[in-house]
Amino acid sequence: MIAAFLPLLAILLSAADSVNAHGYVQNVTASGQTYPGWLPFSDPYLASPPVTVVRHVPSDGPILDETSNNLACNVDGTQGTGKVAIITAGSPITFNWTVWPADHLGPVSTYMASCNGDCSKLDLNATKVQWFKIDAAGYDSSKKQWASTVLINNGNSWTSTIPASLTDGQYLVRNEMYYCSSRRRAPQYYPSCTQVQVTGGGNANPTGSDLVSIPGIYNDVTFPDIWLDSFNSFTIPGPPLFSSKPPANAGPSPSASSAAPASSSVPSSSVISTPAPSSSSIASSPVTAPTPPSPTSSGRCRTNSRRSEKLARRHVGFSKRHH
Ligand SMILES: *[C@@H]1O[C@H](CO)[C@@H](O)[C@H](O)[C@H]1NC(C)=O
Ligand SMILES: *[C@@H]1O[C@H](CO)[C@@H](O)[C@H](O)[C@H]1NC(C)=O
Ligand SMILES: CC(=O)N[C@H]1CO[C@H](CO)[C@@H](O)[C@@H]1O
Ligand SMILES: [Cu+2]
Repeated sequence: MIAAFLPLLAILLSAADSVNAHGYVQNVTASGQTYPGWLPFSDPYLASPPVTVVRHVPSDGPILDETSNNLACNVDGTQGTGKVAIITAGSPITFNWTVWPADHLGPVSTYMASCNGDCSKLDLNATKVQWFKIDAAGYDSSKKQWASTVLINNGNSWTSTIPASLTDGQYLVRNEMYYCSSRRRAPQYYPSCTQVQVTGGGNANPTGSDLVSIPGIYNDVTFPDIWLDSFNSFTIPGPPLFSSKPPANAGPSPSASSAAPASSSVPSSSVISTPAPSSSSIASSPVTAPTPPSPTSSGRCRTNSRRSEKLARRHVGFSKRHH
């Protein structure tokens, strides 16, 4: 009898997490204009759904498979939408999330990829693009604070800056939250992609180790158990930050320690054009790469502590209370 109920319990528990209010991007502000995001719980049901600059998400649920094409721009976001936000190179872009649970501690990262033309026609299941990281924050050891907490403290919003000398054109800007769910023993990823048209930029194009494939960035990463008492630092996975500043000015950002991925093979099918010779003054911030954790498993959280199990139970309680 009890055994018969176990599968049901498992379904209820996973439902508690998937219907959980994790949040999605409801507004994007670029060059002083606020664009509505895609609202998965209402927009699809309108007689004429809005055309948004934000690529669609089906819900506020996570991507659980770090090898899926959906890791880039979420489920449905592999397909384009019919609009771009206009943004001046060197200016901020703000992603306004609906909500983020306080105990879902983790980094916040922003990547870009050239659409190599019209973003609305870029199908990420059909065309491989190369991504570069423009912003990332993880764990601030001195404040003992995660970037996800900073986002919550800023009205559930995160602001990144489009590199000032980036070549004009259409790009995807991917703002990503993720955290380690000890119960699932794997990170949960929440990517959101906004289509933009960059104007007033220069002639910088990311190259070489600036460029990565998504999926790919988390394939060989073992995440630490952030709930251990001994936890005190976090190396943000992925490539170094792309910076359009000359090397002399490009110091490592204290909030963004980035490490080269364990397997940094960049496929040759990059859609980003070869940079003009004049872009030789462009450099990414120096790679002060601590050795990434050994790839004992793939994109997994290390979750052996009793404390993480306790937190996992609390998470379910949290879901029931707040979601
Ligand atoms: C794109 O591929 C992913 C699997 O990687 C799949 O889940 C998704 O449904 C595909 N999207 C479309 C529109 O075919
Ligand atoms: C985010 O959106 C909410 C709801 O529209 C709004 O109240 C809040 O001011 C926005 N926050 C920022 C930083 O734009
Ligand atoms: C400032 C602004 O435009 N806020 C909007 C953010 O998104 C929500 C949900 O679509 C709107 O109701 C707000 O007006
Ligand atoms: Cu959750």
